[in-house]
Amino acid sequence: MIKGFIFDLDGVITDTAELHYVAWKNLADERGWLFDREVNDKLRGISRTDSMRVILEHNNTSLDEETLAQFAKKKNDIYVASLDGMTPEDYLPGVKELLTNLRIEGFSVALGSASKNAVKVLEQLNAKAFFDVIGDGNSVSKSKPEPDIFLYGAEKLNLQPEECVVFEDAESGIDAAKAGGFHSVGIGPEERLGHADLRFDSMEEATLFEIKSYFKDLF
Ligand code: B16
Ligand code: MG
Repeated sequence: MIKGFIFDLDGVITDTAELHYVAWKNLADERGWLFDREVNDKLRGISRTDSMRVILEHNNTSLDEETLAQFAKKKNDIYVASLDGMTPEDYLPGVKELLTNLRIEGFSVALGSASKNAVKVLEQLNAKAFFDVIGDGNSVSKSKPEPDIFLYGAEKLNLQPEECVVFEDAESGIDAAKAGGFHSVGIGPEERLGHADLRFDSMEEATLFEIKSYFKDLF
């Protein structure tokens, strides 16, 4: 039976991709690295350090670990400052309604994000009360496509993976959910999320009614 839901943050609850883009672009321009929205899209769901490596690879460049960490920090300082402008108006359409309905119906809810800034984002949205457990980039060491962040959430909710539905917008996030034995819902295009159990173009379509209709034998 499905008793819990685990949500990715960026691209599912709110769209921080643009803020990540602006912060990386700022750093890239300063360093003279090539960086565009296509490269930014490859950073979806992957950790800050791994994102830095993707950008360096795109520029056929490498850095020692210490310099890489310095640049990643610089990007993060820009990104975190930009989060101050985020408000409770910045949920993706449909998300607040879904989270509210899950609360009304008494489901357990966890966050399962790769971001080390997840708490700050939830605070800006005033969303912390929707979650029983917050799993973020500080909770586990192995990032998606490893299932660790979702296993962390399920364990803290006292649920088995097969009792939880994971919501994800990243290919690596659906890989992680499947590797952990979770039910999965992909938010985004078929080309990226065709391997999810159920997929919607946007969170607006992902109502509790639709989810219950699809997983009907499990409710
Ligand atoms: P931070 P998610 C991910 O969040 C983002 O999609 C990804 O672009 C970002 O690099 C990663 O968090 C790390 O974020 O630099 O704030 O620690 O989609 O897993 O919620
Ligand atoms: Mg995401």
